[in-house]
Amino acid sequence: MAGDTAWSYAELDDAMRSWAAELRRRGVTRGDRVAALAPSSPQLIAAMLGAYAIGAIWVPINTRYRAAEVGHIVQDATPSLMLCDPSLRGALPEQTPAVRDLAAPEPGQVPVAALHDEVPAMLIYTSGTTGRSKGATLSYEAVVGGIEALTGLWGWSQADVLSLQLPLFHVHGLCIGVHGSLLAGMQMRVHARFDAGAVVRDVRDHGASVFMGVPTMYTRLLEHLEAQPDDGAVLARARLFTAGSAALPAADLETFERHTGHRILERYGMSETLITFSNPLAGERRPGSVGREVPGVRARVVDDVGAPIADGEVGELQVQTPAIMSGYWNDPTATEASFDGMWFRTGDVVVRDGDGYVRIVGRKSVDIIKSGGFKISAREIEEVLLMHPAVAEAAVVGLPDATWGERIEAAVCVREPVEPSVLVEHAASSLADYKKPRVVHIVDALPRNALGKLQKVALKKTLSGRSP
Ligand code: MLC
Ligand code: AMP
Repeated sequence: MAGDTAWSYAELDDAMRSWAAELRRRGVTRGDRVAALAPSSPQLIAAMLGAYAIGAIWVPINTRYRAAEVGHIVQDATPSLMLCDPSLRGALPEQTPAVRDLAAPEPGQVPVAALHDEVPAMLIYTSGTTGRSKGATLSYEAVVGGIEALTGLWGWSQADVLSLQLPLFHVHGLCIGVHGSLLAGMQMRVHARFDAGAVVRDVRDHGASVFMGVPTMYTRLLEHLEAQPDDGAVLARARLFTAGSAALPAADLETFERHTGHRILERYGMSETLITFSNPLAGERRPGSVGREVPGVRARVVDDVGAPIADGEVGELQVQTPAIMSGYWNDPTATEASFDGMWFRTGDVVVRDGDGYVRIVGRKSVDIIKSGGFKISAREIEEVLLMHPAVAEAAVVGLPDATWGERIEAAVCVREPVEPSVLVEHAASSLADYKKPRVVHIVDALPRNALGKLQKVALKKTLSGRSP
């Protein structure tokens, strides 16, 4: 690992044991939740392993969250301890359990628990169609099985060095990145934030062979390569570039290949299922497609009534995978609604080509937005806008955006005159920065059908053709 410090696996093991002892001293026991609000670092990884070592459940929290969003997780997961970076203490809600800085603990030793599935490994909070995020509960079996199947497919080995610039509170950075590297026994260079120049430096100066990113990171890398075309030859020395968490524009794949000679390997997944589809390491990496099932995964495409449909037809993707979540924490109703028998309803709308390659073409719900790889609930933003006294009605949508994939815009009907910028600031004051509407349109009426139901697809169309 890297950053300001370089840790060997033996040092990581020592740090894990010290964290395990420290968590014990703080009264954390098997099955308790330990939440973490801290930027990516080796220390954060050691603390997570320490929690595993005593059978505690790891609950990583988005470092962009504000107090209300953190408060929801604290209420739902009821952690007995919160590990927090001092710089993020301002985001802690009033009702927070015991807090400890994420600073190195005293050396210590406790017996390391056998990891098995009586206790889950982690809760990954992810947005849904309702306003509140839900904790996808992942077992060790799910994480280890799902990630080994994937990294096996990608040929990860001890010889690889991962440039890890994704946050460690979502499955992309945490499960594939950290757990994938640990399981393969490889080196990871852990960065607190993404920086295109740092990807180049990791490859040039530190032998990084693998980079994984959300599509927005590739947009940024392409901007960097436009300005510094010689760096294309540096990136060419790496072995593998993968993308996921949102659709990678085919044009970006092609431009990146022109600069570096690398064809980005796109794959698809979810917090609830880990990675279920991937283009191959050897073989055709098809632009605009997420490839075929990862080994162990079964998939079908169904119509509106849940009946399987033929290749070439558009429908919802449903999957079965050994890496499936055990359920949403504390929410059996939502868990049940997310399954159709044994099949997990992804909510993603896809087409399967005759040769098994799948293309993601949309999403069943217009209330879910993906921006820069973060999943966002339109409802959550609408609820915040409606709390402003001038707002009578609010509708939030994601519009196509070259950098972010989707850009958040809102349309509101007002009771009294108000500047759109005031409403943007109102939303920004209680939501994570990336949930802030980039534009608020003040409209006379929202489009509704004869029954009064909001027509968001029509609204998206209208707003796409409109300037603020
Ligand atoms: C940052 N900003 C965003 C944003 N991230 N706006 C919209 N969407 C986002 N995702 C805005 C900030 O609000 C700020 O705006 C401005 O960008 C600069 O902020 P920053 O903090 O400097 O941004 P940066 O660090 O460059 O962040 C961009 C990013 C980040 C792409 C690195 O969004 C990111 O880490 N994304 C990864 C998300 C991820 O890991 N998803 C995996 C989910 S798992 P302003 O106006 O305030 O200046 C999953 C399953 C699977 O999906 O298959 O993998
Ligand atoms: P999350 O809940 O943050 O794990 O987000 C999962 C969602 O990200 C999926 O349901 C998809 O909508 C989206 N997603 C992940 N990978 C891809 C991809 N390669 N292409 C398009 N969408 C993707």
